[in-house]
Amino acid sequence: MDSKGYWWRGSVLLLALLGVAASGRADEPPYHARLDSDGVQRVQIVGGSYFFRPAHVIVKAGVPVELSVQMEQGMIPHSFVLEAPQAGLALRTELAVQPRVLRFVPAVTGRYPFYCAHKLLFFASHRQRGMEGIFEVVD
Ligand SMILES: [Cu+2]
Repeated sequence: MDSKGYWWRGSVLLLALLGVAASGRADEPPYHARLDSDGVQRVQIVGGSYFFRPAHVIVKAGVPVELSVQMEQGMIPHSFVLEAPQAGLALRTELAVQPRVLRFVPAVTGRYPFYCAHKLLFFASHRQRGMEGIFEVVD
């Protein structure tokens, strides 16, 4: 293949990656948190190499959230970071096979990225490799 062909294919790949970064996983519908009878929205997110599932979560503003995060069995360490000071959100934890529960009340509507903060030496970060998603707060 000539160099022009490589350039074109690279551009298409880049656009595809940007599209995923902007919208969460395009191939999966967003997960709407269910409201339990005790008035808490419960969400479970599982991380692994290199994904979060679900990668797009929708919760209601002003209602308490219990967000359970955990990782699949494996040797590679992962984390969960959701930092949006403008929305009063500052969540950061290492992932373990045992679920960890993060409790908060999302107050400000918006779309906030979450991701894994790990990166090994000169390799691409886990976030670049697909460990990111969208936490969406709606009215
Ligand atoms: Cu990771």
